[in-house]
Amino acid sequence: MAFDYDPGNVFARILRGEIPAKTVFENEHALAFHDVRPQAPVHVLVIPKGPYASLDHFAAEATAVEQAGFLAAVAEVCRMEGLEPGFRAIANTREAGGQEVPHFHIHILGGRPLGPMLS
Ligand code: DGP
Repeated sequence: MAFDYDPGNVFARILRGEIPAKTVFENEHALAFHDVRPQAPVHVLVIPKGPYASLDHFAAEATAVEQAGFLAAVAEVCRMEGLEPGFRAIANTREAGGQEVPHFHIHILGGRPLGPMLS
């Protein structure tokens, strides 16, 4: 599959410093910030710094170092936000998957019992 990336998307603009975001954590390969429409007491988005539109784009084209840096950021956010009791990680993918912003991101949700995911 060929992947396209639109550099005008809102998370690309956050990475370029054109739009503010409440940063939680940053490393060389990833940025984590609070979701503007939180669905749980903790709702953080983790994005890679590279131009990847979706989870499968990131899996196919990001280097192993980028992937490791991204996952390290996810783990660090969970530690910093006190999510040892548990959390949910979601990567909505493309239109049918409910993806609104076409820059790969993982939602980290927690801070309350989330129960089973039904839909
Ligand atoms: P998704 O449907 O997985 O693409 O979710 C995109 C999320 O991004 C959604 O929960 C709202 C959030 N979001 C959209 N625009 C902004 C923004 O400008 N700043 C922040 N912090 N979050 C945003």
